[in-house]
Amino acid sequence: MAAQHVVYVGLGSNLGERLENLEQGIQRLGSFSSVEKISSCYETAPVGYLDQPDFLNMVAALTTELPPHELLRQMKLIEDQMGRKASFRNAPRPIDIDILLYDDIVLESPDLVIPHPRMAERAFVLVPLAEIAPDIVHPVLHERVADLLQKVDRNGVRRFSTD
Ligand code: PH2
Ligand code: MG
Ligand code: MG
Repeated sequence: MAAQHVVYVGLGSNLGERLENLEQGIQRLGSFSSVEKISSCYETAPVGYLDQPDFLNMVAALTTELPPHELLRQMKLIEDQMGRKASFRNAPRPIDIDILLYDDIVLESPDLVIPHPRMAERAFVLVPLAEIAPDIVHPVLHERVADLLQKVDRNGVRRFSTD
C-alpha cells in the first residue's frame, strides 16, 4: 500500500449557496482522500479584494496517497466542476480549495507553494485550522498553529451556525 499523507486544506465560498458548496466540496474530496476531520464553519469578511460578499470558510484534515501536484489537479477539477470561472485573482467564487499543509514538506514550484504562502496572516485560515490542529508546527516558521493565531486580528471571523 502506498504511504498515506496528512494534508490540511482550506475551503472557501462566497457565491451561491455557500454552505452547500462547502459541503459538496468536502464530499468530493472524499473521492480521492479520506476526510479525517472538519472544522466548524466561519463567516468571514473578505481579505484582499474587499468589494465582494462575505465568505464561508472551513478547514479539513485529509489523508491521501496522492502526491502534491496530483492532489492539486484533483482539487482544481472539483473547482471547475462546481462552476468556478477563471477571472481575476481573489474574485468571488462558489468554491476555492487550497492546500495549506502537506505532511511537513516545503515545496516551491511555479503552480504550487506549500505551506500556503499566506496562511500565517489569515485569520480565516488559522481560526478553523487551530480548532482541529492547534499543535501542528508550521514547517517554515517553526511555530504552532495556535501560536500563529495569537498574532493575527481575528475580527471579521465569526462562527457560522450550521443547525
Ligand atoms: N480567499 C481569498 C482572498 N480573500 N477572504 C476570505 N475571507 N476568505 C477567503 O477564503 C478568501 C479571502 C483568495 O483565495
Ligand atoms: Mg484561496
Ligand atoms: Mg485557491
